[in-house]
Amino acid sequence: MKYSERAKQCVNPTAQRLLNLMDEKQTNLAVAADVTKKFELLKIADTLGPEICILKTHIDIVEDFDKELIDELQNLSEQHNFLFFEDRKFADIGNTVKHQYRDGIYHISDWAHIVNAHTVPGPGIIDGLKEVGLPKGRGLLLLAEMSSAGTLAKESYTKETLKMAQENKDFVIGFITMRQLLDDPCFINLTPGVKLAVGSDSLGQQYNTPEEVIYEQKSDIIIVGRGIYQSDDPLAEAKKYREAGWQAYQKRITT
Ligand code: 6AU
Repeated sequence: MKYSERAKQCVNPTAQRLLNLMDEKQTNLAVAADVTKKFELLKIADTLGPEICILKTHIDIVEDFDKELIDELQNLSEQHNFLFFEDRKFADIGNTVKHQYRDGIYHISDWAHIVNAHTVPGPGIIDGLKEVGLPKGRGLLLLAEMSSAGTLAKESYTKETLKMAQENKDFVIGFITMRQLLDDPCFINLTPGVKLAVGSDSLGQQYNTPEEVIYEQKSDIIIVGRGIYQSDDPLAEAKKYREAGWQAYQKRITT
């Protein structure tokens, strides 16, 4: 099914918007902007904005963070039409994550269309985040699997995570996962650990190719960080990943 056909079946407005945006803009590329300076983050958002469906941030690694950064990023998101995914990986009890999502320095729920959470605390984490995010039309991704070697997110942990998602379809819009885990068009699968060549880094990260992730494993969105922003020409590299991800999607929906 095409992304935009799937959008019609979703109740969550962020899921609908993301799936429609991907088909309109013809991109299933999310860029992981793991940089520590405002100017670097803004440069990535401005240069790569036209190529991506999602800008994934780790806002707490930005050393010179201030409110203006968010204002400028929001302008770029409107100009280039992409969504924000703050990769906060919430992992605490419902009451604590509610504050981490809404309050503090970052006020994540005010600007991040999408956030993610571990399910290790149990479903209370979803309830807490939902209290803040649902009234704002936000979406949550659950970490069902991870890309790192030796991850404990597998087998019964993954199965329980899927169950929690199915019980919260108004707010949970999908998964961080290495593959499609459920045959449900409303769940969007995002896969990190993607490079144009298979491999690994020195700290346990493992890489698969866009073709493997989108075509073979039936995931929906490739998340690419260092493969793009550490290259000599990030824009040219982003175009390559975009093309590879889109071709794999075209192949999947036509075969
Ligand atoms: O392409 P990389 O290896 O430079 O960056 C991958 C990005 C990083 C990680 O924090 C994130 O993807 N990530 C996640 C996410 C998105 O939740 C989960 C995971 O299992 N592996 C992973 O790398 O920003």
